Amino acid sequence: MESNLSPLHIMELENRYGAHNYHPLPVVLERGEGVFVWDVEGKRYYDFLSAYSAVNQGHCHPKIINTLLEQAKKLTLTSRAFYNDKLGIYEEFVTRYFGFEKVLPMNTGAEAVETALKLCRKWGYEKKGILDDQAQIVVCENNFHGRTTAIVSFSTDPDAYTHYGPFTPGFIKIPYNNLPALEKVLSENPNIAGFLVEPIQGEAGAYVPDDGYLNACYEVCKAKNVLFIADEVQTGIARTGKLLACDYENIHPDILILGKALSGGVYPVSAVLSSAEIMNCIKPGQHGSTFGGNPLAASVAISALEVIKDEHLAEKAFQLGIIFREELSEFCKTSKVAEYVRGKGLLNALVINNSSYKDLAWEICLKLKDGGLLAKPTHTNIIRFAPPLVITEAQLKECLEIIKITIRGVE
Ligand code: IF1
Repeated sequence: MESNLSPLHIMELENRYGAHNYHPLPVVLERGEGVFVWDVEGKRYYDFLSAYSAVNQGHCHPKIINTLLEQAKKLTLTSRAFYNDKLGIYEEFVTRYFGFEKVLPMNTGAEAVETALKLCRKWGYEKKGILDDQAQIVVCENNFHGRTTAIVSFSTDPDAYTHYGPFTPGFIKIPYNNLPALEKVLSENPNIAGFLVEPIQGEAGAYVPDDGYLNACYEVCKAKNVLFIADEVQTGIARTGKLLACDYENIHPDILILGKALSGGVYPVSAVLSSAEIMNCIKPGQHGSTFGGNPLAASVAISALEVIKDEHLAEKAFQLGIIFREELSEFCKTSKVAEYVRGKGLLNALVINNSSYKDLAWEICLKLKDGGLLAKPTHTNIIRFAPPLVITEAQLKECLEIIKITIRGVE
């Protein structure tokens, strides 16, 4: 269906016929390649959202797209009622790649988080010996793990949970980046099966915990026989300058949750990785998904992960992230509206002083768009900057100029 509609008309269609669960930036995209996207009028933009870190490998990566097309012509979906010739190969590949014994394939991030929560509870009852229906999972304030009813039950963001109750019990919220809070809850409560944590809080605006926090949490969990569950849906797959953000502290989570860039953004692919001892708690018929583990997803994920290694994207994100934060930090010293920059690798956020004008970050994003760079605010005053990891140093420097000139323009 070739459309010759104006951008205004296309936006109006979404506005009229779609649910209003998003507030998009007014740009209508029709094509992507690497670090760039183009709107319907042919204007080119640097994509500094990367579909919330799903297109780490860049838009429409030729190797991944080729795999998608070749596999789509052969076999797309069989369900797990039968074997398919790609799943086992992918399962061996992905477990070796990340150093785990077993994987459970799902589709979206939220589904993988749900899977991890169910797996953790089952382990709690069947291995740890928690009495029926008593298991608790500890989570952090300002978390983001997805949109299902169970997951929003432990969100602390009113937008995420208001009027979606009654909520699922069994979750204990503690402050993030606060080791004593974790020590206290684990020593007071013997029914805790797991601790679910984002190594860097994405939705909270690339909020990086203190050095050593994750490692110390991991040790506390070990001492109390509590599973350490890392949600690396957003931080994983090279985004933060290592293959996993947990690699910065040399932690091997008991349960690892991946999504987004596991497919390079061409198809929903998520995964839960764990040991055989934990994973074997789930038996045939006790969990599943029509699409999870399909041959299209399996093939695409192998290619997407190969691209990460072939193109050294973790190392690139590490190096370029340092340049990005150094330059922007320097800029913040002389800026009236740019307060500070934080993040790791190419998952960064700029905090805007919006005390005199509440919507300043949104205004800046509109001006960035005019300047040819797409980014979106979070929590009204934070702008997340997360380009595809295939961006070159020269391109990143050009983008830094766009960002600085744009912010100077609103001061
Ligand atoms: C939306 C944020 C990003 C995630 C972590 C699980 C999921 C996500 C750590 C669920 C999803 C997305 C979803 C997107 C906005 C978003 C987001 F702004 F909310 F924080 F990326 F920065 N764990 N994050 O970040 O994965 O089910 O969506 O595949 O609009 O909800 P999903």
